Amino acid sequence: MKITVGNKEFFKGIGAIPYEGKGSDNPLSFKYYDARKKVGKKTMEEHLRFAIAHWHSFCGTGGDPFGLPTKIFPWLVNADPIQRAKDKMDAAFEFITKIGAPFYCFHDYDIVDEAPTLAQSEKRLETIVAYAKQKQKASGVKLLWGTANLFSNPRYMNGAATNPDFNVVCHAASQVKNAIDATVELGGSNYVFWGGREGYLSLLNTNMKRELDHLARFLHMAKDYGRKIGFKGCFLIEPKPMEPSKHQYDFDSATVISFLRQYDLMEDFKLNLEVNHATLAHHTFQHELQVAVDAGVLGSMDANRGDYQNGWDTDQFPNNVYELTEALLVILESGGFKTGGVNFDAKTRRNSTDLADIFHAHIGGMDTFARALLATDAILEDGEYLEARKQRYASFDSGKGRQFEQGKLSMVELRELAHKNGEPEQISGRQEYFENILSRFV
Ligand code: XLS
Ligand code: NI
Ligand code: NI
Repeated sequence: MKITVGNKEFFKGIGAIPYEGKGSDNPLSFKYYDARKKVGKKTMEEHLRFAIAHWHSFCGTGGDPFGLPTKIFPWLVNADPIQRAKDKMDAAFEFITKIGAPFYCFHDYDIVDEAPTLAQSEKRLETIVAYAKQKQKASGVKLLWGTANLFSNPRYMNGAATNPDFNVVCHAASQVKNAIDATVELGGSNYVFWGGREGYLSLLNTNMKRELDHLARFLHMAKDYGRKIGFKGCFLIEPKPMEPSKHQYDFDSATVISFLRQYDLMEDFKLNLEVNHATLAHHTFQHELQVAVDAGVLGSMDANRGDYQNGWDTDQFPNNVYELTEALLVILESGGFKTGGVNFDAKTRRNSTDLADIFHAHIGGMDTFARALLATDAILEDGEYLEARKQRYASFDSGKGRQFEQGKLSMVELRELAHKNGEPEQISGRQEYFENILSRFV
């Protein structure tokens, strides 16, 4: 990867972030993330496939429902929308190459502002996609995924693909078509659907069955279109239970999987799972991952963390090595990411107003992942954890237990066995013992 600074250097005084090891006290260095270090068969870079989210890091200026933006980004000042978009793209590629992330992700209207008409928006998008293509070529950075913002514009207040007004559905389709075009043009590995307003505020005014049928029809059309123009990557759905809708249709892994099965979409769609969304669904992140892995549809992940006191999507940067180790155990055991990766769908706090804070945030996140990766690899190599878990199921490995798994026993036979064997001996689940195995390596 080559550091790519545009006409103007935005992050002055900060160069490529080096790996200096855990003894270093340089805040602008990695203590654990060493891109080329081998962990098992792959390098850290190949395992983690980090991506930078265009929306949070280069568009998110800190506004919240109670106050105006706090962050003055020098790439957002030019009055001309195209020049502003190019400045933003320059800033993004400067940052991405200095932090050393191999990928990035965007929504259509992150990379250029939506114009007053659809025709103008399409023109703008074409111009900035051509510019992004040059920047990718010059730097070696790749697109992990593209998506369409179907939730910010007021026209989507009643939903996008699930809107009760067909005319809005057409607008959503035009945006998705253009965003798929952009993703294909930029060689993206995945295309994401996050259903921000695909859900409802009140069931009283909602025909849920009809809206879900429309969503499925829409996804089939998007998939057919993508395949027709040569998209070989993966379509991903990103579950989230609520916010901004009171109830989102893509509630959690299990809900989305059953939707994909019901509407015959399992072949082309996988899941993009986000840590904070799992928290909002009252699941642990590893639960969401495991459900996806077991159905063969784990695609990619959005890295962040919620706040255990607040009930919304705070999108903080990850900093909990133990929890991430639990998550990476599920991911690595399943064989790791293929087309997916780790996208930092995370933002610096509203009062983190220095440009350097964007670096501190990502350095912390990447180091946390690197530590968790090292711990996970060591746990799997050591084998005690896997063996202990396997042992809990040993009664199904032979004899009658095995026959049960093979479907060779009836209810009546199970009853007879219960009589014959008598009351089961108590067998400990040993949760604390399992937790301590992890602690040993974290
Ligand atoms: C919002 C989502 C969003 C998606 C992309 O909560 O996480 O950022 O990742 O539309
Ligand atoms: Ni996300
Ligand atoms: Ni989110």
